[in-house]
Amino acid sequence: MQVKTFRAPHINKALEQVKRELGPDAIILANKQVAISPTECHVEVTAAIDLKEPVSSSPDHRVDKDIDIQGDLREIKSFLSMLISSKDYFTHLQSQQPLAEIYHALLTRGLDEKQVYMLLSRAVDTPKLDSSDPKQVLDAFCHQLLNKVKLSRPFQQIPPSNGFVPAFTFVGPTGVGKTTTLAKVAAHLKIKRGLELGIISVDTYRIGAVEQLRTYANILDLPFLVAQNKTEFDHALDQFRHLDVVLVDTTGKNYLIRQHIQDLQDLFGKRSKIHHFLVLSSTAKDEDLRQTILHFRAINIQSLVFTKIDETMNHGGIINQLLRFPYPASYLGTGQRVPEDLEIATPKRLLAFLLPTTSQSHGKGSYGSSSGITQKG
Ligand SMILES: Nc1nc2c(ncn2[C@@H]2O[C@H](COP(=O)(O)OP(=O)(O)O)[C@@H](O)[C@H]2O)c(=O)[nH]1
Ligand SMILES: [Mg+2]
Repeated sequence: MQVKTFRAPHINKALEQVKRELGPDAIILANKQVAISPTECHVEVTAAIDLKEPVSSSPDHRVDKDIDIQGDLREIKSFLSMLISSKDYFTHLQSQQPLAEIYHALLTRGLDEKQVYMLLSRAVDTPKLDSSDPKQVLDAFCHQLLNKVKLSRPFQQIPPSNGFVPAFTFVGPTGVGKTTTLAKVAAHLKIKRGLELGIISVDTYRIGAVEQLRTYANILDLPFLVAQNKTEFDHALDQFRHLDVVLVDTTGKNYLIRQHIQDLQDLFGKRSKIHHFLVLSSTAKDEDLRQTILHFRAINIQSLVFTKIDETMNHGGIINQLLRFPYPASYLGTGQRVPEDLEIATPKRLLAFLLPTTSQSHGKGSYGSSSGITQKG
């Protein structure tokens, strides 16, 4: 174990030094104020890093679990040490107006305490910021937030097919709105973009699932195929190779069971032309969303879709996932109507979830047009 002491005028600066010299896994052992002159104090932080090599992992399914646990532990460790080391600063933050008000408002919107703390503390570090001015603090907070979250518009530039049609799958837990979102997107691509597209359903598990999608395909006059296994899926893709895009509906399962993720991997293989939309319901609990995304990492998801925005007042869980994970958000489902209730995820819309000025945080955004889809995507 290597132990080192750092001094800086401010706790954040001291923590930066710790991170720079000892790395993100360093643990804070102690922290105190030291007087460097009769009028000035510095912060002294003692930190340690365990230099042991990580234990090599075994080749079975426990590997993933170990990685998850190690990741969780690292996160808890770093947050704990940050909290301990910056206790004074934290108390200060909570007792200072308007910071305290903003801090608590963000927590009540469901934003994770750690994220709020990190973003707000970075926001107040903005040069020349007057932290007694709520507008300035909020602007700086929004700036920090938007710096971290990613958005993507996967249909903006569809890659040329070169014999392999680009396929976009909708994967995710049961009942989150995969089929409905696929139908909304299909309508948008066909009607607004004039693209030639086909639909494949690999959801042969649930009674009625194929018929639900076939009905949408018929209404939109789109070619529709059903695939029961990998061979049939490959064949279906081949039949659609002349099209611009193929949308693929999948079976909703409890994907906290690793075998179900493995089944998806087996079905889609390692095709580079497949874009996986992970569809999540914004009504799910923050921790369940986090666990679902963790489990889906194995299939190389490219972007997230959050549905049922209209069914909850608390949208912090959406933002939490975008801050935690590197995946961008693409779409928001704002109701049951096909195709109207779909919006493209935009910075304004995300901010409105946390800082609503009118009723726009709930259901349809005031930033959207009445047709729902606000921008090309
Ligand atoms: N309120 C609301 N309901 C939705 C939304 N998206 C889907 N649903 C509803 O959720 C239910 C399940 O949708 P479905 O597409 O079959 O889910 P899947 O099992 O993931 O394919 C249906 O009743 C949909 O109408 C949404 O954005 N908001
Ligand atoms: Mg479905």
